[in-house]
This record gives sequence, C-alpha cells and structure tokens, in this order.
Amino acid sequence: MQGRFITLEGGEGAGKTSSVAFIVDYLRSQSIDTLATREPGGTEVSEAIRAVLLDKSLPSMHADTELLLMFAARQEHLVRKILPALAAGQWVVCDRFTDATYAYQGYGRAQALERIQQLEAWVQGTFHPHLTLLFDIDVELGFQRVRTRYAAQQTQADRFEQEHISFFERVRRGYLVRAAHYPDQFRVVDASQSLERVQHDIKQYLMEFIQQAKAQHV
Ligand code: T5A
Repeated sequence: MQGRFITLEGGEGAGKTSSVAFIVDYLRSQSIDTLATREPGGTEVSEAIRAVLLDKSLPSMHADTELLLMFAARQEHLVRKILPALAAGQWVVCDRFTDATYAYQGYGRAQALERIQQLEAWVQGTFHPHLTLLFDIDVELGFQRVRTRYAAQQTQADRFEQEHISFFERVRRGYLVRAAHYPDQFRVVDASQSLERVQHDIKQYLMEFIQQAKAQHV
C-alpha cells in the first residue's frame, strides 16, 4: 500500500495529543508501518521554530511573522520528514497541519484566507492530508481540561493559550467551516465524549479509511 497522510486537528484541550498513541498502535496492529509527528515541529529546525512560536514572552509577534513561521516550519517538516516517509510507504500521523493555519491564523487572527492559500500552494503544491480527524469540543470544556493538565503537570499557558475565548470560538468555527467544505477529507469526532467513546469513533473512521486504501491498492 502507498503511504497515507493523516492529520489530527481541533481546539485547545480537544484530546488530539492523547489520541496519537492510540491511532499509531491501531495502525501498527493492522501491519501498517506508521510514523507519528506534530506541527509546528517534527524536525530539529521546525522544533526550534515551534519554541519561538509558543514563547509567551513574545506576545507582540506580528501576525504576518507568525504565519510565515508556521509555513517555514512546515516546509522543513515536509521535505525532511513527511514526504520521505510517505515515499518509503509509511503512514504519517501528524498532530496538526495546514488546517490549523486556516483555523488559527485565518479565522482566529483574521489573516486573509487567500494569503494562506498562496503560501500553502508554494510550500505544498497539491499535497494535502488524505484524512483529517477533527476533534470538535466546546471551547470552555477544552480549556477546563487544559487547566486540569496545568495543575497536574505544573505547566503554564503558552502564547496561543493566552488568547481571549472569542479567538478560540472563531478557531472552532473555522475548523467546522473547513470540515463542511471538504467532506472527503474530514471526519468530525465529538471530543466532549469520554476517552473510550472518542477512541471507539476514531477506530471506526480508521477501519473505513484502511478499507478504502486497500481497495485503491488492488
Ligand atoms: N498552531 C499550530 C497555529 O496557530 N497554527 C498552525 O498552523 C499550527 C500547526 C500548538 C499551538 O500552535 C497553534 C495551535 C496551538 O495553540 P500545542 O501545545 O501543540 O501548541 O497545542 P495543542 O495541539 O492544542 O495541544 P493541547 O494539549 O492544548 O490539546 P490536545 O492535544 O488536543 O489535548 P490533549 O490530548 O493534550 O488533552 C488535554 C487534556 O485533556 C485530557 C488529557 O488527559 C489532557 O490532560 N483529555 C480528556 N479528558 C477527558 N475526556 C477526554 N475524552 C479527554 N481527552 C483528553
């Protein structure tokens, strides 16, 4: 089978990161060679860019700088890690990708969507995720989870998590607009459910996706 590119998207505290290991384990249980990665990040250079992007001591970063850094990190991640893995037949599971840029920089920060499309075309050409699992959750519930995690791990909000709740409402709406526009790519998971129910739904979507991939391979 050819490699497939699966992305996980959603607002803060939606449960994407918690589901990466479950997805990787499930795919491997189906004898699919799988690689997990994340954005911004995934390579040494892209992780260094991530550190700048999330640094809350830099709250006055210009919105254009933020957008360009997202795509700079993505360029490096694509050419050094994602595309070589796919070419080798691996399936790549990525915690966030370009749909996050549309949701956060486009809908959240009100950057022109045409500008994001131009950068997307430059960096990716026609490359897009084969499947996107959108973890949809009420913004306040997502933040309750994030706050619980801060307390448990003694961590603090990053630069994005300091934004006003209205920013995250726009992000959530942006994701749902994209899911409605690209129904072949997106599957929406109700992330407010228990972890068991969320994993059950993810497994159903993955089973369907693997069947399609096998059918295309024949
Ligand atoms: N960004 C990123 C952009 O602005 N543009 C872009 O183009 C890209 C790629 C990345 C930031 O960068 C921004 C978006 C982000 O703000 P990050 O730290 O990677 O920063 O941020 P997130 O991906 O949002 O990470 P979070 O940890 O906030 O959210 P997750 O990964 O969705 O949530 P997770 O899995 O860590 O879960 C949060 C807590 O909830 C619990 C978990 O145990 C954890 O404690 N939990 C549940 N509890 C109950 N029921 C469930 N079903 C649960 N699922 C998880």
